[in-house]
Amino acid sequence: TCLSTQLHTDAKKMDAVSRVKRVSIEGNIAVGKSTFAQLLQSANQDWEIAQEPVSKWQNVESASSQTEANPQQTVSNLLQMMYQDSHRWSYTFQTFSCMSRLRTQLQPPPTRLLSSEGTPVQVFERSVYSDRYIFALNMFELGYINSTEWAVYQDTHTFLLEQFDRRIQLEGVIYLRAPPKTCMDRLGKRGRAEEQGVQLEYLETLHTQHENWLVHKSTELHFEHLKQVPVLIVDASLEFEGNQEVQGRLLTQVQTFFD
Ligand code: DCP
Repeated sequence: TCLSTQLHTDAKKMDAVSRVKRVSIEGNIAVGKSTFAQLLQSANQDWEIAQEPVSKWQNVESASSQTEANPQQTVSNLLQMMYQDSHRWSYTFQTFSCMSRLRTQLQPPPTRLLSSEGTPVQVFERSVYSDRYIFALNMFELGYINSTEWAVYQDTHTFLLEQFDRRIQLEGVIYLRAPPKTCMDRLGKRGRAEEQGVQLEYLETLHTQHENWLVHKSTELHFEHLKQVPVLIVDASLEFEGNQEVQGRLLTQVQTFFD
C-alpha cells in the first residue's frame, strides 16, 4: 500500500505539472517585454513570469590563470563584446544565451501554480526558439555567424531540444508587435550602455525575422509542434505603462488566449 500511495501521489503531482501551460513573450529589442511581463505578474496569481537572464550575459566569470594559490578571476561582459565585435563573438553569445535560456525553461513551476484552480501559466521572456529563429538566424544572414558556426549551432540546438522534448515545448506565444522606429525610441530612452551602437536597420532586420516566424509563418522550423503553436499578436505600439484602459484591454486579450 505504501508504494501504491507513493505512486498515486507522484501521478497526481505529474498531472498538476502538466496542467501548467507554457507561454513565451516575443518581440523586438526594447519593445517592452519586461514591462508587459510585470503587468501579467501583478494581474493574476495563476501566472508566473520567468525573466530573461540578461545580467548573466553581462557578467560572465572566468579564471584567467588558474593556479590554486593565485586564482585570477575576471568578469567579462559578453553582451558588450558581441555588439563591439560581432564577427568574433556572435556565435559564442548565441550559444551562451541559449544555454541560460534552456536552464530557465527547465525550471519547474512554483508550487503555488500546482494547486491553482484556474488556468496556471508559466510565462517566459523569450525562448530557446527566438534565440534560434530570430537572433542566431539573423546573425547568420547578416554574416556575423559563418556557415560552419551556423551548422554547429543548429546541430547542438536540435540535439539539446530533442533530449528535453515536451519539458520545454510551448503551448502559446505572445507577440508584442511594434514598428522598429518605436522600439528604437524606447531603446534610446532605456539607455542600456551596451546597446548604444544599435542602429535602426538592425532592429528592422529583427522585426522581419519576427514577422516571418510569427505572422507570415515562412520561417523554416525544425520542430513540428512549433508550427502549430497558437500566436497572440498584441499591438505594442501604444504606451501601456500608466494607462489603465490599455492595460485592462491587454489583460482581457491575454486571459482569453490562455483559456
Ligand atoms: N540578444 C541577442 N541575442 C539573443 C537574445 C538577446 O543579441 N539570442 C540581445 C538583444 C538585446 C539584449 O540581448 O541587446 C536583450 O534583448 P531582448 O529583446 O531579449 O530584451 P529587452 O530587455 O530588450 O526586452 P524588452 O525591452 O522588450 O523588455
